[in-house]
Amino acid sequence: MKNIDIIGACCDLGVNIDGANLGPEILEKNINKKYIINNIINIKTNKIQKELQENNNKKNLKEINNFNFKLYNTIINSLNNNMLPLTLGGDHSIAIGSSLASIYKYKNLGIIWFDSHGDFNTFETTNTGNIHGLPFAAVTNYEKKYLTTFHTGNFFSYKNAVLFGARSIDEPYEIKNLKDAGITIITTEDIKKYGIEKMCEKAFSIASNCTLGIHVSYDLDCIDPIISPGVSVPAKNGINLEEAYTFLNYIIKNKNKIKSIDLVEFNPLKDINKKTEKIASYILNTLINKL
Ligand SMILES: [Mn+2]
Repeated sequence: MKNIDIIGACCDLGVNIDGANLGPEILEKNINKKYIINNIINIKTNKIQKELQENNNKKNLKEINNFNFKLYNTIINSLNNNMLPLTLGGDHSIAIGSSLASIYKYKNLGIIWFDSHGDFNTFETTNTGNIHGLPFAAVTNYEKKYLTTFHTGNFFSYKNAVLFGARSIDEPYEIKNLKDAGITIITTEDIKKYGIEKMCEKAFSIASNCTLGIHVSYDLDCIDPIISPGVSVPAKNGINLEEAYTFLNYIIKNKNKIKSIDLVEFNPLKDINKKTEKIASYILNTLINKL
């Protein structure tokens, strides 16, 4: 068992829907008391009025950067203490700070972005200006300008980056960005067609090929919203629980390669009968217990 730091990234500024900032503290309360955690650190955004103006394509940019810089430093510190940081979101914009901290430390990592969306817009292509639609592009340095100015290390290379479980990628520009970069895309359809095991094998092998390890960014909206409704931007026809847990088992199977993990986008204000809370808590407890 590894020594784990739980980092609560209490931020929902990356999306116009409120509530993802409340996720981490709820999940932390559900951690099984028999598990020993090195540290639980919660990072919060400054109390600001959310920028929601339609024509603003960089909503809450300044605060998100402030937040990610704090998160980044906290996680680098955790990694320097030889801990495995498990970051709880928060909307997915927090993965800019978490994953870049990890590659700052380890220099050469692959990344698996488990998500129904692409998160691969740039400020030129975003329809909404919600920054949680850009982090995967930012951490691979496809969106170069504004989101990673605090980072002085390497970026994730396109050839070791996998988008897993996608089914809601913006046309025509976001898909063009992904193809232009050469990111490996494994769609929900691919998972149904070829089987989850085969697709997990593929994803972990691409992310670990000639790298020192893997960062996994697990967005709960990859799971079908009928099973798991508690997310800010649900996308229908998702993967089922068995598939979600098979992916989880692959994280555990590859535990020697796993350097850092995010579990993001749990939004308690959108949850129904604690369905997503239960799933997210199970995933969190399994990771703590088995990594
Ligand atoms: Mn996402």
